[in-house]
Amino acid sequence: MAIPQRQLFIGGEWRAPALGRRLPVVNPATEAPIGEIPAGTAEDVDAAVAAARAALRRNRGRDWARAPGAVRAKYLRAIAAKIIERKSELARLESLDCGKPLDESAWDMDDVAGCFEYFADLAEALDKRQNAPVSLPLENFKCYLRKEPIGVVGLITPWNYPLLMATWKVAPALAAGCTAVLKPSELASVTCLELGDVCKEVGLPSGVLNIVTGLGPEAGAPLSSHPDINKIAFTGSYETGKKIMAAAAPMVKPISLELGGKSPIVVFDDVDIEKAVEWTLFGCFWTNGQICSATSRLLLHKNIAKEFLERMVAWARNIKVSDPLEEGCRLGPVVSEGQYEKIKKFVSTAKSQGATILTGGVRPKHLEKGFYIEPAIITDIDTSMQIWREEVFGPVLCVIEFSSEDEAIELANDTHYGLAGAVLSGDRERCQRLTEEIDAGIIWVNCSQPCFCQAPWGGNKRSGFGRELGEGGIDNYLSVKQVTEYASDEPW
Ligand code: TXE
Repeated sequence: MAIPQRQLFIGGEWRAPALGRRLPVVNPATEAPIGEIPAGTAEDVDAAVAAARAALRRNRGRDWARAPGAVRAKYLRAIAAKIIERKSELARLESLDCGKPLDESAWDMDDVAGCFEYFADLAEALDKRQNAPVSLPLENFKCYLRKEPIGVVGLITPWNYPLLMATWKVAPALAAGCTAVLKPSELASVTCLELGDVCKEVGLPSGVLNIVTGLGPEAGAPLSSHPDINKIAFTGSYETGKKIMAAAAPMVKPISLELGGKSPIVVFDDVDIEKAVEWTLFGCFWTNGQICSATSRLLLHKNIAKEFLERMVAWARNIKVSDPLEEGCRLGPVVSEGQYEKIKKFVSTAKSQGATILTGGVRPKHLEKGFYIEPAIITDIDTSMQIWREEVFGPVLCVIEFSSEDEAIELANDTHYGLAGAVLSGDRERCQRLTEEIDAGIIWVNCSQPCFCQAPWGGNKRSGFGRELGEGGIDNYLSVKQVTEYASDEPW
């Protein structure tokens, strides 16, 4: 077997799933089975939630919620150090499991470690933020604020950045003093299970992080509707996001949702064409377009359209599509057969509706096996077409030309989503205007996709709500308690 065979990680121990079932792990580059992951169900979720609850507040001994932030920070730093120590092994597993080029998986591991470090700093800073005084208009009352962990949290994550997306939730949750149950995507759980091993190696107190792999309806659904979970943080599809919201509603449970997008990149006619082509391709084809913030709708000024498209097509045809473990690979396979079929259907539907496929959208001739799709650039698009409106989550760039700034803004905002947007122009004032006008949680100016754990991340409209990362990222897992004291000997 090419991957370690793990069980569920519950209460600090490896535990076989209650029903004894396992799911196959398929290498998307070869379509060959390379191992299995445990298929957890409601009974396993119950056990994981109970372990997390027990770890949150113990009567004696190691109590995660009441430990000083500085103590929690030590564990988070130890996890970061272990990730770096095991970086090449973890990166290889990530590439085998989800198909991303090995270089990209290695950068992901650096980001994972960086994110644990960042939230370790914020855990320490939390100690200093405790008991902040509030000034009141009456002198005989004193008021201060306690920041307390929300409790046991459920973290449901996707497959495009398997360990990194899990880290975006695990690191701030643990930093805040919450304990957690992580449910990774069934399409890519391997490195998330390895995180369990890392936690064991660094001696993280048992039950602080529990990992239940399995199918969405069988393991994710019981977690999102669990009465003893205090908050759900979710990244995934809009459709599943709605189910999570419905499951949380009867218990008025707080949730945060990051649901992908259909983000625009607006390119004006005053750009350096070579650089703009590079950012545009990077913005859409990085990680095979399987990024929630992929700038997959190109709004291109008509004055430069012909030259821009010619150069883009030439570049796109030059992108090395290969096995992700091969030297120099820039584009691996998409994650699964289901995604492969879905993307091909998007492209064929667009074609049948009159769109022109300038390049790509098909299996590369040199690769007979694996879920590979050549990067596609599509023109002659009508804004009512499915390919323009729905998230493809694959290497597909759609192009519409514009001739005025107002038209570009209108096209950019003509979407139910609002995660990200990019504007490329040599005119700073114009960039500023578009920054204000585009309705999205993230705007990139003269670039696309850079992401730093220091800056908040999240979307508007159907891209969800709440912001992860940044200094406020830890507050997602804290609840504020107001303490007001009558501080006078005088009778009230
Ligand atoms: O997503 P799901 P899928 C989009 C992208 C992609 C599409 C489908 O367009 O093509 O979603 O991908 C868990 N209750 N994004 O099917 O189902 C599931 O097990 C609770 C965008 O993989 O949303 C997994 O852990 N949980 C996105 C997680 O939800 C449930 C990244 C995400 O899977 C559940 C991924 C249920 N009923 C896909 N059903 C982004 N925003 O980056 C499933 N899950």
